[in-house]
Amino acid sequence: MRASLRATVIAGAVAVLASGCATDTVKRGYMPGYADGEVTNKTGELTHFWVGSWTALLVVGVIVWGLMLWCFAAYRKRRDDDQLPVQTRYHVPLEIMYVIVPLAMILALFYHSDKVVTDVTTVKGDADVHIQVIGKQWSWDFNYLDDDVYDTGQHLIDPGSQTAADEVDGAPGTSTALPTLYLPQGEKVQFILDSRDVVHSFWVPAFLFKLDVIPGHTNSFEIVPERIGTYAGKCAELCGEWHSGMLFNVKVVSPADYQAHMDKLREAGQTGELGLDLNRQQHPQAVGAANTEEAAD
Ligand SMILES: [Cu+2]
Repeated sequence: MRASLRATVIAGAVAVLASGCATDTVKRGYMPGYADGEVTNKTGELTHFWVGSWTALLVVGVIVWGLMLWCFAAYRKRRDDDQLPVQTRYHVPLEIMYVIVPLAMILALFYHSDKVVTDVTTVKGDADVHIQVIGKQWSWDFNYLDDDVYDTGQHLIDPGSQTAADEVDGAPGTSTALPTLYLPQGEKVQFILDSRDVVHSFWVPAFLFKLDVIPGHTNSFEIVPERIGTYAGKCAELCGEWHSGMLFNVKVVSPADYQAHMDKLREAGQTGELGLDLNRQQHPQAVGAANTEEAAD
């Protein structure tokens, strides 16, 4: 009975591991991604960092839980046991180990985190394409600075109408009224993030990266989109009533298709930029002057 139970448990574990390891999803630690290529030049590194981190932490966890369970079993109170166990105090080598081992683990984790974060957030300023993204309650404007064209968006009227797959993949089910950000495959894109009103956060889950969009402060990051496809984007900072509808689509297309889209925007008359002067709290001085005039009348 016991042997057959053990055999069943082992067979089950092997089956789970064998089927799990085979799938790309598990290899990526359940991070969004695709078997046929990385979405940007940074997603591979970010996925590797994530999987490496949790694997290391799981190993530490298993060792700690194992030692705890072993202590519970080995040093449990026995029936004829009416003495206190040996009380160990001031065991200097053990106490030094308690300090050194966690410190080494934290330093290793810190080193790798810092390396990846620095690599992902460093802006070299040598991008091929520059796109200013403006967050506004509750949508996005995109200024394609090199082509001197813009696109503008409205929020999703019925948040929640998008399907679970849309959360990462964009396209099907999401409102066609959502703004779509076009990106050329294989070209380095610099994002320049600005806000007209409150703090938003520019998040494309498939990029495995998000960055705050702050009024009065410009944030920036660079990536090279590598995989042609449609992805979902959203605001990741609670920014008011329609925050959940502050969605957009991202289309990574070939450089030729990207140029075609730029031409389309130009033909539609969407030339120039939608600037920060469209701030809904504009010209405080002018408002002040008008008030003063009124008061004088
Ligand atoms: Cu927002």
